[in-house]
Amino acid sequence: TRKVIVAGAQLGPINIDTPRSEGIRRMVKLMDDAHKAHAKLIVYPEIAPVTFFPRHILEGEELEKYFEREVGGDITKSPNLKPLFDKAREYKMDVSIGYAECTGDDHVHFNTCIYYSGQVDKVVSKYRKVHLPGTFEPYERKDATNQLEKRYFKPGNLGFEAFRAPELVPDTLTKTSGAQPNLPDTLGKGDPIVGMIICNDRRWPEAWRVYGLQGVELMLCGYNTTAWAPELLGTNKKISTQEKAKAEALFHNKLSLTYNSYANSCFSINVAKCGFEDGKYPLIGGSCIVDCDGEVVVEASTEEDELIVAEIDLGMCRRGKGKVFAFEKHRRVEHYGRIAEQ
Ligand code: CDT
Repeated sequence: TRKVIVAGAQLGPINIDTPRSEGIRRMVKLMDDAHKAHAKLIVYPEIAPVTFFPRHILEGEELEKYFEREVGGDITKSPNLKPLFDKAREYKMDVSIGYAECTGDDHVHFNTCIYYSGQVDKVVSKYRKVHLPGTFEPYERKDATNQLEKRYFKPGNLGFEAFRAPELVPDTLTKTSGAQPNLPDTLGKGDPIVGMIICNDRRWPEAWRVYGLQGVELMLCGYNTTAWAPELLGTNKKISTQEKAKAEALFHNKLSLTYNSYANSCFSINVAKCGFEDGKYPLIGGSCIVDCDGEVVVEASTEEDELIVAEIDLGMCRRGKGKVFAFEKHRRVEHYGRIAEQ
């Protein structure tokens, strides 16, 4: 069997004046709930413990305070995040956390998430967001909502590397931990093959397909998606109201998650930070777990802190990977060259 109970920890608004410790306390509370629900994995949103600061113009200390730093090369010892890793270790739960990363030696900023296994007490993988949306310079209109990710982060430099999550599924058919993901020989065998993307990445089929080609069975995605940003998103509607824009943003979110889960025969756990941050910047919710047939298994019903939980069977991925999306049988790579050109 490849069944496992997994959870997504949707977070409601975290304001600019919310202390970091308060954000972390709310995240630990959701982990407590996940433990009670027997979850083996919990996924948190992008830049989870703080407000979505790239909407603000910041510099110096005002900017630096949002970033997390490893201690002795170890993120689990970072003072801000440590309570989460300690709890995950206690619960033997795996955890994926999004955070703003400042690297040790050269102080480079990335929009990052990591996968920590509470079962084996190890950081198994790190991913740095590749697709950074928005602008470098703020919009001229003073009341526009900015998305200054190109200003504050470098594009991720770790690629889209799938990894195996040690012991995440209790009884695997053949233990192949440590083996490189490799289809079709290891299809549905060994520890689950996991990928991580961050927010805007989910709109790009290329990101999913690079993971799909490594046999990904479970994709993890945290996001902060603004519900109203006409400068950033544009519109095709004659009259665009906040209500219509939000409905469209939720539609595009689900469209991206369901189609790409289907086309790569993988489950996905997709987790929002949502609601009105600082009372005036709306972020969409819509956290959901999607199965490998593209169907939503469970979806958040609020725009507050909310745990979504599902038992998923990764064995179901064999269907798509062996039939419609058996890449080795059906892909025609001789026609795909332009995908990787400028
Ligand atoms: N955080 C993040 O990447 N947000 C973007 C905003 C919209 S740009 C189309 C997103 O893709 O959700």
